[in-house]
Amino acid sequence: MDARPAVDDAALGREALSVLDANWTGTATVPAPGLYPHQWSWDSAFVAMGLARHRPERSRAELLSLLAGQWATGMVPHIVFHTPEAYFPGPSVWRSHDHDAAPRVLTSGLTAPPVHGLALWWIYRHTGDVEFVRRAFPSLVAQHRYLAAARDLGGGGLAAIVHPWESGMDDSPAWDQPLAALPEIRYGYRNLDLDERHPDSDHDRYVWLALRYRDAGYRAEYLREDHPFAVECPLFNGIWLASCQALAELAPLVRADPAPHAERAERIRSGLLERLWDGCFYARDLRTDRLIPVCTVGGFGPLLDPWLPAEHVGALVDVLQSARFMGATGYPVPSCEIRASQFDRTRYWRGPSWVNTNWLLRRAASVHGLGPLRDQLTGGTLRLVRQAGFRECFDPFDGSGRGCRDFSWSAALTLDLLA
Ligand code: 9WN
Repeated sequence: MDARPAVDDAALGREALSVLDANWTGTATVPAPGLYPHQWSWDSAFVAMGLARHRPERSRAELLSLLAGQWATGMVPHIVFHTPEAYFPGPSVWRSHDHDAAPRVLTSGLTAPPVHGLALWWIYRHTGDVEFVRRAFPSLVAQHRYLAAARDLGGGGLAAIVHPWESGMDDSPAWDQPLAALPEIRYGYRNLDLDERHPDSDHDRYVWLALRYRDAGYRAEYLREDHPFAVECPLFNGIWLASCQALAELAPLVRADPAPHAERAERIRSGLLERLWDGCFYARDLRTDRLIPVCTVGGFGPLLDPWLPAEHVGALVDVLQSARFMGATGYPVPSCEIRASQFDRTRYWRGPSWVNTNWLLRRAASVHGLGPLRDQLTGGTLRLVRQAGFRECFDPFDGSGRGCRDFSWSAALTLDLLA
């Protein structure tokens, strides 16, 4: 356990800002030095939210530099490559430059959880900058239009992810079954430092899936008809719903009609309840049309919806606080339920606790007026970073840090937790 000398709130806040300053490239904030040398989509949204109070100018620049990578289809890519820094899979794998809809800046061909509408709302709330809302709003409308048009592969109002990387929780046990149904792939190369995260066969399948999608020209029709991985994820859709509500609230500021955004949020809510609920929210594998029977932190994503029916809120909070999740660990919130056979306290999204999902659940507790739960999530998350630093993730039992150090969203969201 990497205990550090005690730090007070002011010192912790200064440390967080200095991590973020060091990770700022002049164009965007990298998730962490070395391992992640480019701009990642949902990382940037969390950074923008964390910086909104402290560095408003940079918070706006962060979101705009990500949106510079948006495709003409409306798709916001999961990585934007502003620099030639080596990373695998880099631009030569994605070949965005060969695609008519791609922007000039090089990007990946996948998307990520659409937390950007919430980020825009957050920035507005802390800066009151209507001009900025006017500038970014149309891009987010286009992003949502893309998700509705190209990703509702199940026809029930939800967006499907077509690759584990699109979930942001790449090695989550929720993707084990759909990945196991893919052919065995052996490319024979390794992703440098990431071996601990992804056993070779998983990583090769990730690359194989990405190449199939690329070779199909990133076409929506291919995803609908042929792509072998299509899953409705409750976290991705819970986040999308929150962003739709954010756009509905922002719309009057830019003289836009809030109704389409509010209606989309309602449709997502119905989709979540009808398609993913079975006592808890589970991911649905669209290729088998079955729920994937493992409960992960992603299953709490729909709690971000203030209009989720009270009985569902109550049931979810019970699970969250039970010995399946927070009730058994000293820290919030393990990324997979502890009793699952796939749970592993040491491996990324298979057990460890993450600052961003803790922060999202704290936001959910706020929207439902659950003060004690909110305080528990705030205090427990601050305890993690105070003790172990701004690590990528944390052992949920003893709080020790895992993954890389100086991780941007851990620093950025700490700033918000301290506010
Ligand atoms: C793949 C950058 C990203 C995060 C994801 C996290 C991890 C990448 C990886 O790092 O994913 O995109 O190499 O495993 O799982 O949430 O956005 O921080």
